[in-house]
Amino acid sequence: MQTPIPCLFMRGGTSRGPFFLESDLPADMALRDKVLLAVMGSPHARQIDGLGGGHPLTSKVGIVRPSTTPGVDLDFLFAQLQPDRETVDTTPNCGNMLAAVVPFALERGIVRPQGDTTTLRVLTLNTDMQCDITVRTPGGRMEYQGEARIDGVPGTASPIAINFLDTAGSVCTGLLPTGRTRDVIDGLEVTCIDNGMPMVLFRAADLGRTGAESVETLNADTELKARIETLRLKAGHLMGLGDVGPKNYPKMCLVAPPSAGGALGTRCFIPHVCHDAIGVLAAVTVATACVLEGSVTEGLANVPGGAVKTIAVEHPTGEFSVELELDLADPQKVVRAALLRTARLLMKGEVMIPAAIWEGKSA
Ligand code: NQM
Repeated sequence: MQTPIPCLFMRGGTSRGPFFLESDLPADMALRDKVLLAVMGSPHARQIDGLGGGHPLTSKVGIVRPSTTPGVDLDFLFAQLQPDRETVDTTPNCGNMLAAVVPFALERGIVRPQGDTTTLRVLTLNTDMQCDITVRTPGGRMEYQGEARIDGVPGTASPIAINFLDTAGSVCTGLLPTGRTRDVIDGLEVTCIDNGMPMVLFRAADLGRTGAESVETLNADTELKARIETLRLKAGHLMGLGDVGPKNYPKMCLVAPPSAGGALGTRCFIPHVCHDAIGVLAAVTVATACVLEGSVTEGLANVPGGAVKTIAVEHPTGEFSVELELDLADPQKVVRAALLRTARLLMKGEVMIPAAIWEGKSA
């Protein structure tokens, strides 16, 4: 016997995963997590018995509901699973999966299109973060085709604009959780920062790397990965996050001078494998470090002038442009971050899970 659960399978930015209405999943959180593990086929390196794609970027789940918060249209809960671990982590954000939230809600009919474009306010429950998301809805339907191109995804699609209202200190207590723009851990200069994603930034050159290595080279670099994990565990305590051993953050980012006309070169570990591109809020956080005096990006980053600036964060498959608006009175303070994503509905139907795990709502 199997239990069917209504599900839309969606690409959000450079990530992919099943999306659910909260009301279609068990209310009990422990049971919900068991259901999500069964949906994805975790823990198993290839997730052969589920929908997961054998990589952290394809082991993500979105859960959506109409919001009851005044001024907010939708609540979004992101769950990070892992191929080979039995964990369901709802602590960090995912700005890529976030891009699919409004298309999902329109498809499921829990919100109404507003005209040629639809702008909705979304609250990410993981870190209590709000943003405005604009999608194209000509003729009252979600439009997926378009001319927008994001690096890491083939082809073009309809643009989805995300405007983050307040991202500083998402999981950490503030933007600079150690109170400094630069710390030294094990003799290595680092910047511990959280503008939507807890991250540790360090210069690739300080570890004898260029920061231009391929993802394959970095994933095979066991010496570097061991060094980064030791650093991550120590940084976790310094950032007030406790033992981050089983957690998916902080993300660890090698920074280097730009090599393709952007602001900064990056190679981001999320946290155990190297990202093929860079996470959305990871890009916002790295861009923010670029405007902070004294961060490890100083002397490497090429930052344009003005209170509103576009910072192109280079990554292994291209670049990620983040528009930052700085506080005129305090140019060290970012008041708004905006960026472009795309998303696409890939499949709609029911995902089947063994009834031994959950017998469903009506049982
Ligand atoms: O930083 C990967 C992704 C992410 C997260 C990760 C993300 C973000 O690319 O907001 O999007 O860092 O695990 O989906």
